[in-house]
Amino acid sequence: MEKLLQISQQVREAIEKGQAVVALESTIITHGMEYPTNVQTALGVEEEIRAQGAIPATIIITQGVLRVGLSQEEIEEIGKNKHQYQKCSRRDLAQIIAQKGNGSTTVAATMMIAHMAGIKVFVTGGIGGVHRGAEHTFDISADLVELGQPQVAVVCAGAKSILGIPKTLEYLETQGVPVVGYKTKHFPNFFTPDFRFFFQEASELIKAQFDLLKLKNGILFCVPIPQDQAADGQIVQQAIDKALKELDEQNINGALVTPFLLKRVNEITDGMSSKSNVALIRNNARVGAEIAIQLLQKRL
Ligand code: PSU
Ligand code: MN
Repeated sequence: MEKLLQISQQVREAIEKGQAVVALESTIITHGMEYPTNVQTALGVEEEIRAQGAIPATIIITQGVLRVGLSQEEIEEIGKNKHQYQKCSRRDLAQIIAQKGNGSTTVAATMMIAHMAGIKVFVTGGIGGVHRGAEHTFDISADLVELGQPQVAVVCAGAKSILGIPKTLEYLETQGVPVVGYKTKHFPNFFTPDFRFFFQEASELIKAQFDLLKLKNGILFCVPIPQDQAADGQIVQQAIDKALKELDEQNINGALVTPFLLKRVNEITDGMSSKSNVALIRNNARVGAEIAIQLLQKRL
């Protein structure tokens, strides 16, 4: 196991000392953003977590080794050479390890590896979900299935409206995943927040789910993007409609769908969606670190 899973010294020491650790994914670096925004964002997110007093642990696979915790230089290298990384979800892990390949981890794969390392809180931008035409394509992200599995709390800004939000919520219900708004009663789908949720004090909910009920599945915390950073909903919605049309015309499917949509929406909005994306993930990082710290204090 030791050879397969490599935890950086800083993260290992933090876990041993009972310090708060926050896991981060890497597909957002390799497939969610362009260079150098990807590197700046990944480093900025780590900084936010450190500033709150927690330790960030970015997760990736290099030469078939599951890595937890990266140095600044490593993040820069990865961001620059993003094309050398294969997007890896649960399905792809065995193959990338067998080939000793390089893989970036989606929300699903990051949850799995964080759980192996004993990390309970994981921050990302947006989760994968049920795609709008799923009744025809069956395209449902493995992120949603994974959320029904390990005991990890995922902090995100909801799901992007490139997805079918009502379908995504139905699927999460089927998987038994508590979905709660953090300081909001709405499900933030980045642009048009009109689904209602109850705000719940994070550490109390985590304690009830993992410690009292001992339920073996994840929790989803949804943090709305700060109002002043939100993109213009109508412009983004039009861009999404256009990108979805192109997706259909170009017959793109499988793992390529989400990266294609993110890229096209960003291009069509002239970088507006990427700007919001950066702002919201940094905000999520602050909240995630807060939750991780609160959780440790409650358990003492
Ligand atoms: N949504 C975003 N940004 C992202 C992703 C989703 O707003 O970078 C990435 C995440 O890594 C997520 C993955 O886990 O896409 C989902 O891909 P798929 O739909 O193929 O499961
Ligand atoms: Mn998919």
